[in-house]
Amino acid sequence: MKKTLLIGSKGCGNAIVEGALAFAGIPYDYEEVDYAADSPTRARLLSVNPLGQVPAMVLPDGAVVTESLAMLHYIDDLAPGAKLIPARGDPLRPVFYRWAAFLVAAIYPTFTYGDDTSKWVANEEGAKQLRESTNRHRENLWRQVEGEAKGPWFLGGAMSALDLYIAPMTYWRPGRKWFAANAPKLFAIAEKASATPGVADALKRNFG
Ligand SMILES: N[C@@H](CCC(=O)N[C@@H](CS)C(=O)NCC(=O)O)C(=O)O
Repeated sequence: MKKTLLIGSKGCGNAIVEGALAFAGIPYDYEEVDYAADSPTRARLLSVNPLGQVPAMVLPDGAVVTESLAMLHYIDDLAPGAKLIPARGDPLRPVFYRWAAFLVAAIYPTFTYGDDTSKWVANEEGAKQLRESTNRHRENLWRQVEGEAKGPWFLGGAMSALDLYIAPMTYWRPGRKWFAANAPKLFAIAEKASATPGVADALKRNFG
């Protein structure tokens, strides 16, 4: 039987989806690409996701899913028993949606505009400022997330897909040391995720 294909780049947001698929026990194939403009695999990535971003997914029926949160919904539908998203009627469901949207719509784009600043700003000084301002903004956003984390998982007693975002994202700027010092609850969530079956392998494969 054809499996879901996950397209990713080592160390990127595919780590979130790999963790979810493995935790939910869904078999999948994986294809590594490099999203850089001069990469030989960029054309392949663009053929699936015209935005040129990973993760991207091709479902067994050929349908394309881009956007990590859409993938998590797909996985949750396939394996509701994994409880990656609080069920309908659960008071934690709107809380989940608020923070999942915050992670993908507020925090993730700071990398879109701060990673390769030459895409957005032509002069060197402006590019440097954009890198710094997005870095600063991201730290403030993470402080807000830290303030809302219940512990031991973000929503409280049970792991959710929010934790599958938080764990890989602690490896991205501002980095593990910053989280340990400034966002100890989020750092503890990442540590707990590192010891969770399936999620542990996804983190190890992506971040060593
Ligand atoms: N909203 C997307 C964001 C994906 C994203 O920004 N991925 C990064 C890698 S972690 C990427 O592909 N960056 C290259 C680019 O934006 O051109 C999601 O949640 O899946």
